[in-house]
Amino acid sequence: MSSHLFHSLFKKITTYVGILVILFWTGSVSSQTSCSVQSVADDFTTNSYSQNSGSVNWSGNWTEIGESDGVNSGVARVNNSLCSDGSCLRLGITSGSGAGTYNNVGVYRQVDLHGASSATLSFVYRSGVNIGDQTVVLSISNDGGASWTSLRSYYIGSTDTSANSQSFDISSYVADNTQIRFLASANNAEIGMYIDDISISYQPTCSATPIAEYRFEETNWDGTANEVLDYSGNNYHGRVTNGSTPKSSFPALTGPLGTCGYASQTSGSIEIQGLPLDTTTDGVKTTITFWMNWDGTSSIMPIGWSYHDLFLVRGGIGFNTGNADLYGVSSAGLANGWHHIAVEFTNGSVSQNRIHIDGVEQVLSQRTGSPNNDNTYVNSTLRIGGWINSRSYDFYGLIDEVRIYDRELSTAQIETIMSERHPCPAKPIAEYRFDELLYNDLDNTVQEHVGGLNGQAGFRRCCYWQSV
Ligand SMILES: [Ca+2]
Ligand SMILES: [Ca+2]
Ligand SMILES: [Ca+2]
Repeated sequence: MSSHLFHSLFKKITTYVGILVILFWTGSVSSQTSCSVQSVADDFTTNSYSQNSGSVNWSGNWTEIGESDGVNSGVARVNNSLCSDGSCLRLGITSGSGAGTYNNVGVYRQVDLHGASSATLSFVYRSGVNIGDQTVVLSISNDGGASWTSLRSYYIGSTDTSANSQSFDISSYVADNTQIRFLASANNAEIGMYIDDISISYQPTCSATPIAEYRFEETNWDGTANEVLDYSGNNYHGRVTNGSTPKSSFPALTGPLGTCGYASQTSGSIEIQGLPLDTTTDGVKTTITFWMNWDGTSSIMPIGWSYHDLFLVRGGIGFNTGNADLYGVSSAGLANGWHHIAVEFTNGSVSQNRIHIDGVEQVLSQRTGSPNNDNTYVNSTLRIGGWINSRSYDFYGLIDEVRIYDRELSTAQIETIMSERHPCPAKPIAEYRFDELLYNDLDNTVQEHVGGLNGQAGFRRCCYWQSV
């Protein structure tokens, strides 16, 4: 029979051990949370305990403590004297109502700060005294009011109509039922503490979602379009442009749940095209995270755009703009071992770029030359292990788990990315592709691509022809 027929009949028979487990990529399972600072606020536009003036609402209304006569009566009320604008929260006894004596009368309000990484309480206050003096204690609870911590005690003993700004870091009281409370106490006083523009601003915890993710766990690459798969679900697949082979025997994070296969590069590069990045706006940041096991070869680029790139040269790792320049840090200790790298490219300014190595932000300096900031822009095409500009800087070593983010990442987010593992794909014990052009009856003529269990072609000319 002809080797061509043999080839087409039995192309790519693959033998698996046990049950073949097919892993389906399900795309991003968690939606992207807004990373911008949020606020829960009350500027007391009108006389009400139920107003919201922030980006997120309070969990309920202001609730009175020590009285229950509502927003227009008593020690705790909202009215429109001595406010920044509109109305404000007033604690005290109004002039003409007769001097009052009270102990721990006030209001509290609850806010859901669940998951916030930091939070700040701010407000302004003014003071008006007709008779006597007053103490107002501001407290906070992180357990729905079961226990309280005093943030500050205000002694109101004289009139002060200027706006006194207050700010408290309440990050350690972040909870889904955080409460703030004002309690006033006085003897024979006609007096007021006027509180306005209460705001709790907080930083939500953001789960950054990559716009593209490359695990390098395909079985074979040969330069075909879309052969290097994007696991983000966004289909920004790439292809090998030079010297890159998928390997799996020495991953960054070992085990069946790890980083699994990787790209082994010898003067290697992989190109991704059509990335939806902002390539023109100054200040916009793009972050690439990856595992790198560099073999120590100098003057190579693990990550490269048209001109802006990450360069390993002259004992340093850092940013290059095609201007014989390097803004970075020493590369001592990086060669011949896996390290997690996060590089942040800032459009228009090299000095605003950042590098994390193994989760630690590096202190960068201009090691060589000076940057050409006209070149400091990302592009829709990226080379993993190389530069768009030139093949002369293709990478030598191993690269894995490349992710592209259209934003900056916090150190905490980078640490999380660095610790992530996934199930490794099921591996065949032997794979015969029958891609050989010609078979003879010698040993090893049929190539095996996993463990080297090469086969021998057998020719049964009589039976084949008889059957046709
Ligand atoms: Ca009241
Ligand atoms: Ca107001
Ligand atoms: Ca991998």
